[in-house]
Amino acid sequence: MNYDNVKEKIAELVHHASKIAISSHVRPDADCIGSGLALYQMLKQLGKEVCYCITDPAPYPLTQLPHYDVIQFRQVFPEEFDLYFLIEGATEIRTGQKYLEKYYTINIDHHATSTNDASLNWVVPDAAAVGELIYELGICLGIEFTRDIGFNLYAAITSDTGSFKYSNTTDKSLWICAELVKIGGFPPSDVSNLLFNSNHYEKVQMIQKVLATTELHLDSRVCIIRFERSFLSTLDLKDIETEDIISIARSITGVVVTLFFKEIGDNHFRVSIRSKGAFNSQKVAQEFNGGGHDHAAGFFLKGSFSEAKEKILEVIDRQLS
Ligand SMILES: [Mn+2]
Repeated sequence: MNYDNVKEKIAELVHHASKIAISSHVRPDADCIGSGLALYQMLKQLGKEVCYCITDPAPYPLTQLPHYDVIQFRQVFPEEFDLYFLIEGATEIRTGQKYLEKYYTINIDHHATSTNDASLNWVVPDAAAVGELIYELGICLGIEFTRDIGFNLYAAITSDTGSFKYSNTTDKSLWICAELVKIGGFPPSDVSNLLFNSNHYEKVQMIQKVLATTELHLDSRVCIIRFERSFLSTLDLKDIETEDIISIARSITGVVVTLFFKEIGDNHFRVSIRSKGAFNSQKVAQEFNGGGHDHAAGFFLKGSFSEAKEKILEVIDRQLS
């Protein structure tokens, strides 16, 4: 089945369904939440009974996206649904949702590492954001693109493309966003202000602490920054969006690979990896059972910070040389 056929098949299934569930991945980002909320609104517009259920609350400022309050934080099972959309995550580990196999599931994703575990899988690694795919599905469904649908999809795409600065940005990303602005009638700066100019003072203090940990390795081609749990005891922060801190580190001239270590437990880290040019982040992540895209990936690692760092630098050095 080619991509277009899958899209049409999904639209047909939607038209025949009456009760539809949506879920998206744990540790939510603007792409999955914006896409989930847009899909929710599209399905409501078609008169469907819809439930959007996730397991982790999104960090501020994603909680300010239009209609964020429709999201429920619970398991979908055992409630019955005709269709169940999984956005950027089709497994129990990715979604935190149990008994996915009891449903007719539709996986919509743009991660090349996405599993094809759902009943129907629409995975397009060339899409910069899953928001682009939800836009295409909306066209197929014949829905009206309201201001709020446009706002949420624009937020999804602008976030995953780093405000159209990352190498995944295509003419299609820009074209879709132009359409959303034209039809939705919102200024793009409203989305940027919400996503990128809404920092609390505590977050700026946190950025200061994280940047103070900056280290350069392997002839200054690798930059490492880290978030320690002890930072939280001095700052009044809950879970926060950290993508912008990584982008400061990755902006250093000559840096090809950026690693962000987030301490999540004793000797336990979540590592985010970002890269430029030919360096493939996903290949590094896969060595540690993680996944992602060519230039953005992530994985979990146990051990002390110095042990973990050494192991990863060894893998990176192999690819660099
Ligand atoms: Mn995404």
